[in-house]
Amino acid sequence: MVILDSDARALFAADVTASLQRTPRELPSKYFYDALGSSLFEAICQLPWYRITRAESALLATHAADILSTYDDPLDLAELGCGSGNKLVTLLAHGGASVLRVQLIDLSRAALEMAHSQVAPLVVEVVALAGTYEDGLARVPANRDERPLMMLFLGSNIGNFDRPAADALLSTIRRTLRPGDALLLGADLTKPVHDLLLAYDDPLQVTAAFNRNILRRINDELGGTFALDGFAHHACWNGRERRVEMHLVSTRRQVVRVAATDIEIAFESGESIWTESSYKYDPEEILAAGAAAGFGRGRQWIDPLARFALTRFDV
Ligand code: AVI
Repeated sequence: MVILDSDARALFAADVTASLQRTPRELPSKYFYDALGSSLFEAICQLPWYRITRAESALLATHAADILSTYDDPLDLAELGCGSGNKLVTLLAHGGASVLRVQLIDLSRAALEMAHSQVAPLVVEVVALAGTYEDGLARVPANRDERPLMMLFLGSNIGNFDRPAADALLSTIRRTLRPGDALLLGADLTKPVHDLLLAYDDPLQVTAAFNRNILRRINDELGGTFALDGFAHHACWNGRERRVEMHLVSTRRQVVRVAATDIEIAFESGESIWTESSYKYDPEEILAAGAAAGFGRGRQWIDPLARFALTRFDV
């Protein structure tokens, strides 16, 4: 198992400082996923109101053979943001293709370790890359050989990028791939606002804990003084941008310090920190984004009830 790392703590500190001082205040959602944040996310995926994971797993299980059908010879897989590795296991178990090497890319070491232990018994070799999507994409070519490679970007992780950044990421993925390769993209679709709000503000408040955990992480890793009961979870639908936004709203006037970067921030009551956007797509829009990134026309498998799409783009 190969683990590549960068100076993650320094980057975390710099990102926290810059984003908290922005107007409106922000925190990058990629920092949700420490060990506890990843466990909370796994719990979200089991909530009845959050249907993305179950819908995608069902599509993968039902259509795996079709999704991998053009590969008669052995191929490799790489997954950006593999999480626990469950989706890879589903694809490998139902796909019937011969997969030799799998490259796992995730920010969370805990997630990488779990994915590694799940996937290793099913393939010949697993390479684990700890880092951002960009770090991972830069390293994928050096860890492959002549076999075709299917890149997986699932779970609607694309939805956590604003639309220009999503387009740029799709272009980077396209440039990383070669003729004969493919991208399998999972994206959540627009649906009734009531359903979206329940998915991101669940009655069990698991999503609230997931959101607040970023403050706990700043306290633990960067010497922050966030009072966790001083920030309320808030999810709303931004219809103009077609995204669910998550915020942490200060419930009182308060001052927070972050020792690692020596900053002090005064929050007004009601002032919010914007922690995440989850953009929702229409099926045609996904096909158009793939074409604009330089892929051929995509094939789609859609769950019409949960409103979720898997799209395979060939190079
Ligand atoms: C990882 N990502 C696609 C999730 C989403 O739906 O945007 C993260 C999440 N945030 C709140 N619930 C789940």
